[in-house]
Amino acid sequence: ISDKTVLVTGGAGFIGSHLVEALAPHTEVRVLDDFSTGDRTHLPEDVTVVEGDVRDPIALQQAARGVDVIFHHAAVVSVSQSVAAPRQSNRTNVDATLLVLEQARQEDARVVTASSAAVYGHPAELPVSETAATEPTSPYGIQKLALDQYTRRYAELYDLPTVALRYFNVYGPRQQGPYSGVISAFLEQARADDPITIDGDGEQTRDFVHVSDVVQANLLAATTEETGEAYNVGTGDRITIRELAETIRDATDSSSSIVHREPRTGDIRHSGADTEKANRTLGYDARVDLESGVRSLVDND
Ligand code: UD2
Repeated sequence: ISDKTVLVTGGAGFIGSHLVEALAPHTEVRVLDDFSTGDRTHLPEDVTVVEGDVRDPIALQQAARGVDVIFHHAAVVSVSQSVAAPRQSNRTNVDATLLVLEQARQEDARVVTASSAAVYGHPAELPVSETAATEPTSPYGIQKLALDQYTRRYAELYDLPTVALRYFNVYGPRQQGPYSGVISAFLEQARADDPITIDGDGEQTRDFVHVSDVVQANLLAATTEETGEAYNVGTGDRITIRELAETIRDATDSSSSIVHREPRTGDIRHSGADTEKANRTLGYDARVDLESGVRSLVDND
């Protein structure tokens, strides 16, 4: 997508900032971020920053003027926050997505949105493919499903090139803060030689996808002709949380013990992506396996 002008909403956040970093050398990049959780130091010097809330139509209009592609990553990412305050997260995750899609109609821009494995709820079959039933179990999942459906339907209703990417468990550098995910939590514990805390029996499984592969999927989505579609973005491999704890303890040479807490209410038991559609249609190929991804986090972060 060289020589284009693109907007990344939530561009100072975890996934957004990695995408900005990949795009900036080849394209004109704008970032819309309110820096509520994002960090200015994650942004390269030469990107144009509009500091504002994605729910604010004026800020969005200013940031989106003349763009060819909008990568929509501004969101309330915490599942528990969505349970505590469903209307509040709905305004960011759903209402603002509609604003983004409407703005894209004005600009005739392509839109790539950040959907989630949360749309599937407890999958009946594994690995889960895009045609599986969508029965989200949290407001967050419901909101991501609405975002996902709006994204796809805009292609049909308004002839807008749109793609929804359903992320599985994303990890990598700069994932931080209270809602940051199990890998960064375990790494912090292991480095401090504190007990590694597994919620429940640790036999639950996840498909951990490195943020560089999520960037890859976004770049492919920015040019694909197969729009109006949702694509799983994972690796196709699953690991138990127990094995993850051991992998991280080994990689850090930590003397941490591994302890078990009460299971999380509503925790999904197993999650794993069928990536066949993304492989075949987008040419997506997850390149970073969990072991090397964890190793590079330990060595570089
Ligand atoms: C991920 C996404 C979430 C949503 C969801 C969809 C992250 C951070 N969150 O939630 O946004 O898309 O998938 O289903 O990627 N765990 C421990 N100890 C800890 C922390 C976590 O054992 O200290 C367990 C936890 O109980 C769960 C697993 O690790 O079984 C993964 O937890 P998570 O919070 O990293 O992500 P998840 O799958 O709940």
